[in-house]
Amino acid sequence: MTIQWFPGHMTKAKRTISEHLKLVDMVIELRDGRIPMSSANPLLQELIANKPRLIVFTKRDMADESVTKQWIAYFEKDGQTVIFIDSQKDNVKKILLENCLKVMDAKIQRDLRRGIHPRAIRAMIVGIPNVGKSTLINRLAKRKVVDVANRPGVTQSIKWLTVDKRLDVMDTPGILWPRFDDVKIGNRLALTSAIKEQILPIEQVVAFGLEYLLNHYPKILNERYGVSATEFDFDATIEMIGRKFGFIMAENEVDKRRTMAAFMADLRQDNLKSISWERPDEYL
Ligand SMILES: Nc1nc2c(ncn2[C@@H]2O[C@H](COP(=O)(O)OP(=O)(O)OP(=O)(O)O)[C@@H](O)[C@H]2O)c(=O)[nH]1
Ligand SMILES: [Mg+2]
Repeated sequence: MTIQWFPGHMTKAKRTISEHLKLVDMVIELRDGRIPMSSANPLLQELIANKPRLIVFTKRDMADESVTKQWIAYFEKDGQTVIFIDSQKDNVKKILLENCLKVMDAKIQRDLRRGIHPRAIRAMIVGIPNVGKSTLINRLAKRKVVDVANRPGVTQSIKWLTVDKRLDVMDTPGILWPRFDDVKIGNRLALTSAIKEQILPIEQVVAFGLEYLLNHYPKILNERYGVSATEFDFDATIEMIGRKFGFIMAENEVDKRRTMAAFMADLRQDNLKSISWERPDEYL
């Protein structure tokens, strides 16, 4: 099944980002630390052309620490610098400054050799919906500069946020569309609230989520929902969860819709804790 963003929205976002990119030296790409690959934008590389990029994985505190370690090893094998952050608690200013200086080091050294005093690095933050762009910008500013539901417009004037004398960040984050032509990717985006629940069939998303939990986090599945099984059976699992939560309709039938909605709400509210929805072994 192929599902696409409303094409007009996609074209506009692409154009806005291209316009804004002309004004920056580098791009800070945010991805969700729970789904490091699925939260990437497939066209970003093409859009940023030769601009240096720093990839920062957010929501480290919501991910599974042991899986995050595997991801770090996976990316470091490729020689990539990987940073997993908790935007709400970490010293994001220091982390970003250090890493942006590292990414731009070759240019800074070249300028110095030519006797050019380097000006502040200009960076733009981009990422798929809900990845934490606004949160990060507001933390860098130590105040609220952008709304959580901010949307960039082409005519909007660009303001800069001075993070340090060596780093300026565009205060308008670039929203990228994720890719969800692949069912697995779409499911992961829905489970982590990057796309609205209504975009994909809820049975598909919930079944994927519950089966994944059974395979990788059976203890959580059992503790939270009273589900214990060795093999995944969607109907039986929903039945168990619905009974546990008391979602019963007439004739003692489980209310499936309500049960599925409760599962999705649990994920949105981070009630299950420390779950990574994607693992590097799939990409080896
Ligand atoms: N636990 C945790 N929550 C985070 C982190 N970063 C962002 N969030 C939460 O994720 C949600 C989305 O954050 P936003 O900053 O609004 O995301 P955004 O990328 O600006 O989203 P759009 O503007 O919709 O594209 C909010 O509830 C944030 O509080 C993080 O590192 N850890
Ligand atoms: Mg935002």
